[in-house]
Order: sequence, then C-alpha cells, then structure tokens
Amino acid sequence: MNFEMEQFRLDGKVALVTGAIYGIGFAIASGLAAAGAKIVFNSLNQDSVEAGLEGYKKAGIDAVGYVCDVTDEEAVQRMVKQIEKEVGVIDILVNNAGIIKRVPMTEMSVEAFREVIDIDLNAPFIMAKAVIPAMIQKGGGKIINICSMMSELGRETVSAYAAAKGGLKMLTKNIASEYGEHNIQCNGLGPGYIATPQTAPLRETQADGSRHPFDQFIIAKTPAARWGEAIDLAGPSVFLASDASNFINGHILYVDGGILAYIGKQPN
Ligand code: NAP
Ligand code: GCO
Repeated sequence: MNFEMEQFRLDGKVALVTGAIYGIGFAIASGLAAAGAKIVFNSLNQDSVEAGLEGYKKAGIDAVGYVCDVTDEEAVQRMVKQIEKEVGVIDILVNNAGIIKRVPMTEMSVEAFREVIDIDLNAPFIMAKAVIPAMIQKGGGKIINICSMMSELGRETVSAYAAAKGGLKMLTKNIASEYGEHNIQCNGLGPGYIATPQTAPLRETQADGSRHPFDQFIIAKTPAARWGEAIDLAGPSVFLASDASNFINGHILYVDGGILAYIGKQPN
C-alpha cells in the first residue's frame, strides 16, 4: 500500500470541537475545515453560539453551533443525539473547552478546585462517553483531548488546572487502551504557551511599558523564543484527526516550541 496525501484529508467527516468560538478551539476547527471536515461546535449560551457562527462565516466556514455546557451530561447526550440527527455521526471529537483559575492552592476554595476539574477533566469524560457508541457502530473515530504542559509540569497557582490536565493525559491513554480495538484513536494535543484570552493576563504590558515578567520568562524558556499562536495547533490537529495517524494512539503531541525540551536561556 502506497502513502497518499489524501490520508490527511477529512472530507465527509463530522468534527465536533467543544468551546470553539475563539482561541485554540476556533483555530483547530479552522484547520479541520480546511482539510474538508464539517465543523460543529458548542458554547454556553445562544449569544456566544451566534458570535461563533459569525466568526466561522467570516472565515468562510459553514459551521453548526449548539448551546451546551460540557459539564452537563444530560445536555451533552441530547446535543450529541441532535448532531447525529441533524448533521451526522461525530467522526472527530476535540475536547477543547476548558478554564483555568490561578490561585495559590492554600487560598483556593474547594468549589473553585472542583469547577476546574469538572470542566477540564470530567467534561472530556462526559463528551467521550457520549460519542464513542456511535463511533463504534460506524467503525471507528478520532478523539483529541487538549491537554497542556501542565499535563507534565506544575507551577505556582495552577494546582487545579495541573491536576485536571494531568488526569486528562491519563484519560486519553485509557480511552486509547479501552477502545483502540474499535478503530478509535484517542490522542492528546499539548499546547505550550499560546497567545489567547486564557493567557492574556500573563502577557499584559506593565504600567512602565515593559513586558509582563511571566511573558519574558516564557520567551526565555521557549527555544522558539516566542509565544505560540492558536493557528500553530491547526496542522497537528488535522494530523491527529486524519487517517495519517491511524496507528497513533494514546500519544500526547506537544506543540510547545520546544519548551518541554529546554532548561531555559541563562538570564543576562
Ligand atoms: P479560552 O480562550 O479561555 O477559550 C476557552 C473556551 O472554552 C471558551 O470558548 C469558553 O467559552 C469555553 N468553555 C469554558 N467552559 C465551558 C463549558 N462548561 N462548556 C462549554 N464551553 C466552555 O482558552 P484557550 O486558550 O483557547 O484554550 C482552549 C483549550 O486549550 C483549553 O482546554 C486550555 O486549557 C487549553 N490550553 C490552552 C493553552 C494556552 O496557552 N492558551 C495552553 C495549553 C492548553 P466562554 O467564552 O463562553 O467562556
Ligand atoms: C499558566 C498558563 C498555562 C497555559 C498552558 C500551558 O497559567 O501557566 O495558563 O497553564 O495555559 O496550559 O501549556
């Protein structure tokens, strides 16, 4: 069997990207659309769905949006059944929706900790549980969980997020283990530090016009010497969503400019 570039195409596939009205999710959806996928997304309310649809229309993408909180299993089950009826069986699920709370652990309420775990870890479980049965019936599918460098490393103030993303790495490996025989490939994408609304507070220009200390820190820690852009995730997502990665399962693909490989530039 010869390799064909067609293996990177997603024509005829239905891709659900959660929380994809902007940021990394929107960029991933744009990449999947460019490879031929039909894009479906969800957000928390009708206004944000409408905003998302406007954004996709401006990008020339004919997307379909649904209101759904990914932590609500009944709502997720209803949404997946509605998508299967109105668009088609979900071939590709990207668990992108996520939040972060930056609070010193001893000052973090258990409610705040639980909220991060609920959205960043429990929801990918809920979403995968909802789409896998139809994927099995169809003969296979792709699940891509958006992990993080915090699936591997910790840092001050992100205990809940790191616990969730570390758990998401292992949930990825377990879905791969449990459903690989049904031709379902479940892999993770681990973005490095990406310039999106989620990291905007870490990049704010200081009152004296200087760069945020954390901004300078990340530049020194990243061999690419830059923050990632959301679009840097598009190509790797197409790869993991396509037939080109059919023998890759349970893998976390880090898209981090090399930060996990590098001790960091020596301060001047
Ligand atoms: P973002 O800009 O904050 O966008 C997150 C999206 O998730 C928003 O559209 C948000 O909707 C949605 N969302 C949050 N809770 C939801 C819920 N319960 N149900 C449905 N949608 C929900 O984040 P991002 O930077 O694009 O990050 C996207 C993913 O990449 C997250 O999982 C994040 O942890 C991960 N990640 C980000 C970075 C980075 O450096 N930016 C690096 C590694 C991993 P609303 O707008 O309505 O709140
Ligand atoms: C932080 C950042 C990181 C990034 C990302 C890194 O506060 O350290 O928000 O957590 O979002 O997860 O991969």
